[in-house]
Amino acid sequence: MKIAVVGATGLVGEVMLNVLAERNFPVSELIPVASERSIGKTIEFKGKPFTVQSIQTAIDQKPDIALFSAGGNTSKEWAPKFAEVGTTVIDNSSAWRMDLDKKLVVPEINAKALTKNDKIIANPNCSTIQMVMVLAPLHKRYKIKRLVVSTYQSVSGTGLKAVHQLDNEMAGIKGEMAYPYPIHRNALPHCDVFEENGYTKEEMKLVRETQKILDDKTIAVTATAVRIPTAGGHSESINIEFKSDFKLNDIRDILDKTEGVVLQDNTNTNTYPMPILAHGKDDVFVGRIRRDGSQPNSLNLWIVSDNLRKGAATNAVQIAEYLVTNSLIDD
Ligand code: A2P
Ligand code: 11C
Repeated sequence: MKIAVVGATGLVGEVMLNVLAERNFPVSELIPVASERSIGKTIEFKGKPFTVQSIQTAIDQKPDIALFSAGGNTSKEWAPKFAEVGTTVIDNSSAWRMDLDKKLVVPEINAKALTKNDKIIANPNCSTIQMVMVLAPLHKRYKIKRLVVSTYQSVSGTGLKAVHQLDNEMAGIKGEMAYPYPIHRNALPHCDVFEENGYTKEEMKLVRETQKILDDKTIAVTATAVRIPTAGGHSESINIEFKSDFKLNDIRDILDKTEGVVLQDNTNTNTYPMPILAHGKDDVFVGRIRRDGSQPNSLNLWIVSDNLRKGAATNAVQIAEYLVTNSLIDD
């Protein structure tokens, strides 16, 4: 496969390259792409140097697959141009996720819907991916009525500039700010921009993307997304109200058997998911599973995953693997 990685010099792009290499994805040719200012720079893939190219040069080479993580505007402008030359685009931005013609895919949940005609495939938001990985098998069994979500999100979700802001603040160095306030020793109830309804875009992604991936608009979702000074993973507290009752042991059993989900749930041994345990891993970790006695059929749990891996790069590469395995790429 001839693969273009658009945004190869960014945080997610770099992890995409690592994940492609680690999983031995069949890359016959690699085309790393970044903005004009990075053209000619060198990046490494499998120990070999590759020169960063312009996006137009990449299109001219008609790659089989383009993995995009270069922001929504780049995707909006350039993904259709790749699709026109026959490339299948897997886009990590929010540009196409809610487009009625585009599929929003978490392979473990809904890859089966993909066909050869899907030339632009949307990768969901990181905080949505880790949440639906846990919710999908529970929704299948008990039907979710309502979700109350609070997130605790890593600075790596914002990009390199935010990682530098935290590093600088910890070292006492003045530098460029990615956020309107310090993030070190702070918590910002503000991820992405505010919408007119008073929620942030990140909070509304949790509402809209969850309903689309689980293919159920009746699921009520309300969310508060908070940026905290962690570097390696997003955490989420989720309150779930089901339509039918459950046994806690059955919930544990279902999650224990779910591919890609790992149970870390033993209060006797202080075992629960944390960003420092999830960092660098592809799984979604779940724990603190307990009944919410304040209302019927309700449950609390805590989910952590590495937002750059399953939340972004790994999910995108898994979609690419699915396309290859199921012969959904044009010859
Ligand atoms: P560059 O490094 O040249 O700015 P992050 O989210 O970590 O900041 O990374 C964003 C990625 O998207 C970077 O690789 C960046 O390249 C790339 N990028 C930004 N704008 C464009 C563009 N117009 N065309 C191609 N790549 C872009
Ligand atoms: C964050 N979830 O942590 C965001 C990053 O829509 O793909 C990814 C934004 C997106 O800020």
